[in-house]
Amino acid sequence: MFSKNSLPALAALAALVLVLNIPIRAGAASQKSLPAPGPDKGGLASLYPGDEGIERDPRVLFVDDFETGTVAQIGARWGSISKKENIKLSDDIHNNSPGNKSIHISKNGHLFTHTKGVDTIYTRFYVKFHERIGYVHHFVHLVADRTPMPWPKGGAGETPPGDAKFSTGIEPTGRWGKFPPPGVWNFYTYWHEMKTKWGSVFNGKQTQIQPGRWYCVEAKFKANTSPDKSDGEQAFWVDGELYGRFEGFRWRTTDKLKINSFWLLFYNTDQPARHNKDPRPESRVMEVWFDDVVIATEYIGPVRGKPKGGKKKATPSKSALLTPGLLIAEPGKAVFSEKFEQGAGNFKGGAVSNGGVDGSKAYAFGPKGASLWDTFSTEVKDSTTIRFKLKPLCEPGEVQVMIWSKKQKDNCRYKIGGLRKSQWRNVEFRAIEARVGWGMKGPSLEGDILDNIKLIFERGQDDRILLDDFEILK
Ligand SMILES: [Ca+2]
Repeated sequence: MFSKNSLPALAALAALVLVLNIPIRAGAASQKSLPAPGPDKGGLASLYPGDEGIERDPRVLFVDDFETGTVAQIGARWGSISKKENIKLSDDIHNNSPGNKSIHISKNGHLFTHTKGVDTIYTRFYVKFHERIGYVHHFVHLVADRTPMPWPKGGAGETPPGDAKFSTGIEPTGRWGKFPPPGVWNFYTYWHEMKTKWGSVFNGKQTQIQPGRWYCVEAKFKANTSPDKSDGEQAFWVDGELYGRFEGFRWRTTDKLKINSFWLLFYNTDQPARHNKDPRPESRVMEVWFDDVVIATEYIGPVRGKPKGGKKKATPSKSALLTPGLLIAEPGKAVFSEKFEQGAGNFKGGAVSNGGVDGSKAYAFGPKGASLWDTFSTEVKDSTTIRFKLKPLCEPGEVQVMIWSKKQKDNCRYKIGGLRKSQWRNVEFRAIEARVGWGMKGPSLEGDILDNIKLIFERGQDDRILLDDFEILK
């Protein structure tokens, strides 16, 4: 690139840069070398007055200030939006807002997104509850999910396996009627070592949340550094003040499980009004505003200062799942596929039938199941995917996929619920999601060989389900 003779000239240039303190390259790359200011120094936000340019900091994973796009466009870049009809842009903004708009959710709704998977995550958001807010059922969550999907998964009342999932919600709670709505902040956390199947609650400083007032809420979620260490942590701040720090957790049993999902959730049922003995539940207005969401690997802090031009518009982020392969390995090549056009192939237990997808042939099987043995063999990796279509010809219950594990000397299972009579359903899951035990709480198929599969269901012996477009991908 440079001849020997140009070296002295370069040295002179370097000296000039040093003397004049000329930034060699302003922006993202140069920030990397700066230590992140901690909570006592104002966090990452102190480096970006009015949050201007914060989205370009390499430690920042996701930003949305709701200044750009329609609600539909916001939903598209987050990856998942629910109850779109309840979500609107609003001109109600917090005092320090560097923009002009916030997002408003009434009744129920969510925005759900994914970041690159990390071991420590911080989130900051601004939030305001309606002056007549009631008690809220569930609120904003951070999630570590080994097999992320574009939409949030259920899991209420289920202890997640330590290599599959852990999550925490920063939520308002009335603490059984002790505080008026919406209550005080707490963490509501799910992980493999939680004491009850309904999760664990962590109370911090119990200061009443004032309805009708904007707050800056921040949460930290740090995974344990190795599977055998109990050094995981979580903490939350309100308006920059530490309200609670909780340490000593073994959130996960494998480093492969990363924190990678953010759920801006406003979920309401009549249950919290009952639990908190709300005397006037009918008078409540379930509405909330959010703004200035930042997710990072370092402490963020409340918005500091003003943008140069008075107001700013961030370049909003998009879900990491919208970049194929970034968050979870894409399915590999097909090692087996069957469309039943030439017969049953190696499938046993059912019979080829009309009524397949788009007028093709399908495979009809009864409660005793359809199975495949000695037809394919592939090592189970994160990318290994099982994909097929099902159409029940009866009122279906749950369909169970069973895969015999030589390693575990037991069946690994994957359950398919929510099927509807006479409707095709696309089923797709990762082989590592199949687990030993009826409750799928045992070891997964990870590191095993996938060389068999069986689908069964519990119904009358004459009931049938159609199977089509079956594929196993590496
Ligand atoms: Ca805004």
